[in-house]
Amino acid sequence: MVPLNDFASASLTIAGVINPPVDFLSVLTVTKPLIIKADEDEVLDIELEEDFIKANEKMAELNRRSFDRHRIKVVDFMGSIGAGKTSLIEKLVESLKKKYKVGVIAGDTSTAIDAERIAKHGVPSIQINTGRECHLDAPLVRKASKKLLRHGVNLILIENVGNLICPAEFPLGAHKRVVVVSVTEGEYMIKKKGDIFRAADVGVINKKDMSGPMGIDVSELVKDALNANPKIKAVVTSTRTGEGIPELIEALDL
Ligand SMILES: Nc1nc2c(ncn2[C@@H]2O[C@H](COP(=O)(O)OP(=O)(O)O)[C@@H](O)[C@H]2O)c(=O)[nH]1
Ligand SMILES: [Mg+2]
Repeated sequence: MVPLNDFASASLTIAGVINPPVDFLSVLTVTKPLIIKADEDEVLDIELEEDFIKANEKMAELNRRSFDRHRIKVVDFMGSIGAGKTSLIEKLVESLKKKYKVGVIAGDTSTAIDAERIAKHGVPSIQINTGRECHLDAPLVRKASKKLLRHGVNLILIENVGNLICPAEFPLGAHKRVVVVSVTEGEYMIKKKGDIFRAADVGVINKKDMSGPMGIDVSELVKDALNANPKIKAVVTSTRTGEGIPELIEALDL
């Protein structure tokens, strides 16, 4: 059997990332949680990652110029799987399809479920499957937008791949970025994932109809969103009741 002391030092060796060295045994006995932050040089692919991010940003700028040249408004919806991105886009399509020629780009790792849901509303929709990538990127969106252009669209709604981390770092060239959370994700989601709120222009708190059963005070979530990003426009919605959809349309300048 490995003695406890050896186990502790083995963990330190394997992790090899703790600077200054931490005495695991003493830290773990105190009541506060142990927090280990990886320094930048401990992240193996950091240089590669930076190149990707810069290349993406350049392509996002090109996308924006192309959208402006063609007078197309573009909105990027980010958020966890299940937050209600597709449901919100469906509501927006129904509300806006008389005013705009709408097209939708849906990002997902492997399925076409979302694009199929959108297609039922009679607007062109394109599914992008990213495989193992956890976000859409500007080149993929450029490719899909070119196809939508053939349908004469002047509003593109993009559903990013479902998660609250990676999409924040990869702008797509959209005029507005929206982050969607729902009350069923609990009260800590916004506090924990502030970065994506800082990357967004509009923060949607969805599933208001579930706030009672969940015991969630929606106004606290609104406060959290504004704390993360004082410039964000916070909108509370329910795609079940339709509450907040007109406010969302206004926040998006549509
Ligand atoms: N109760 C309630 N359910 C919702 C609401 N919006 C979406 N849902 C449901 O939540 C689930 C996930 O929604 P979906 O739009 O697919 O989320 P996405 O993964 O972010 O695209 C589906 O079962 C929706 O019907 C809402 O406002 N209230
Ligand atoms: Mg979806």
